[in-house]
Amino acid sequence: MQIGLLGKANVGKSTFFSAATETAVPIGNYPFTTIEPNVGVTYVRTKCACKHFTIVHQNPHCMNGIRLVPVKLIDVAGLVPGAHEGKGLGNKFLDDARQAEVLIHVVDIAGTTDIQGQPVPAGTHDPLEDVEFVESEFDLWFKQILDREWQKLLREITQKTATLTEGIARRFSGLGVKEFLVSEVLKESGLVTKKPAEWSDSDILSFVRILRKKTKPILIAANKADLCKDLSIVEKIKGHVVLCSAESELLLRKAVKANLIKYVPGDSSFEVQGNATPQQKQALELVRTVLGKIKTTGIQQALNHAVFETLKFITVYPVEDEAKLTNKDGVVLPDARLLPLGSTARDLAATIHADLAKGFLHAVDVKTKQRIGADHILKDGDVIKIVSTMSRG
Ligand SMILES: Nc1nc2c(ncn2[C@@H]2O[C@H](COP(=O)(O)OP(=O)(O)OP(=O)(O)O)[C@@H](O)[C@H]2O)c(=O)[nH]1
Ligand SMILES: [Mg+2]
Repeated sequence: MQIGLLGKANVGKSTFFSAATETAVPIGNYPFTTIEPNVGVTYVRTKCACKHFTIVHQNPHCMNGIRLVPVKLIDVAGLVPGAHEGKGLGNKFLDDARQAEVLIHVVDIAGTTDIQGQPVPAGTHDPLEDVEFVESEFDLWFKQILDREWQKLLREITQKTATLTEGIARRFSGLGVKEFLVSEVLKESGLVTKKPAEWSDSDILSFVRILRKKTKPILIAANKADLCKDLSIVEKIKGHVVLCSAESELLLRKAVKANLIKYVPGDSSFEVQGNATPQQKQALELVRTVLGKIKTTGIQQALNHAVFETLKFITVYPVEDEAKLTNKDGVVLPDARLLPLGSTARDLAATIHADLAKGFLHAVDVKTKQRIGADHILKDGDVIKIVSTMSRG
């Protein structure tokens, strides 16, 4: 599972990344601070299965029943209009983000940066322009892949060495595109009945737009919300928007590390401990006013939305001992796995080890104690024991 951060230059992508992964990376109020991608681990927040069994366990990723499940996060270089023609750092950012299953588009909602990412007074740039151009650059990157190969693809179709769906799926295989998806997009775009040789440039664009939405869905993180004078602007943005203040989250994470506050990422408040200096307390109170305005810093909400709503993943807990809820080393609820909705017991086995899936006999739904088959569809929060003729590894 990988989430990519995408956006114009200087909007706060690296600040988001640094806060979410608790890793120090260069952050600066000018465009193109980031050139090479930053890759790190962050967590999505969910309810731990220990709550169901009313047990207390020691797990660094479970805090009082709040379970943090690891996901990979990638922060890439920013982009400017014309990136697909090589402007700014060109398309490099998209090549770096190609592994991501979902993208969080970080927008400077306060309008403190112009279209090139240069600092300007708050409210003087329209963030809606950024939402539009960034998505359009992304679509044009998809289009270039097809444009480059279009004549060759037409020849393959004429010579009957490939069908349209096969040919397109092959060109996008690096992005995980399968033939059935190409067929779906052909139907949705209304191009299924049009001969490929007659497709116009705008036909290709409408096709790749739908394909892009399906393969790389985007959710919007309206960042720098702390500086935004009129948040009603987000209502004009199509699609899901999460209000964010990456800078506030970064400060809170640092304060937790320094033992100054009690705070779990995603909380709407925090508790200051006695050892904070008056200056630290003042900085934290400023963050409190931001939380008063936008409820949470939005960082955890954006990550959670990307995984659980946009991608519709579920969390499943594999165990080896269904009575003790442990793995073979006696660790209680050691592992939480993120799986796409519709995953089966055998799919879970395959994420643990290919052999476990190969020798699959049956599984046990530990919450209900019922025996389930390989094709049983798993639910969010399931605790599963797999019985297989082959052990892992
Ligand atoms: N007030 C405020 N400032 C922020 C926030 N997030 C980031 N910033 C500031 O915005 C500037 C740019 O932050 P970066 O994280 O470097 O932005 P970026 O999108 O990674 O920039 P490039 O790598 O250059 O594309 C820095 O001065 C940050 O401190 C926020 O939520 N609120
Ligand atoms: Mg950056």
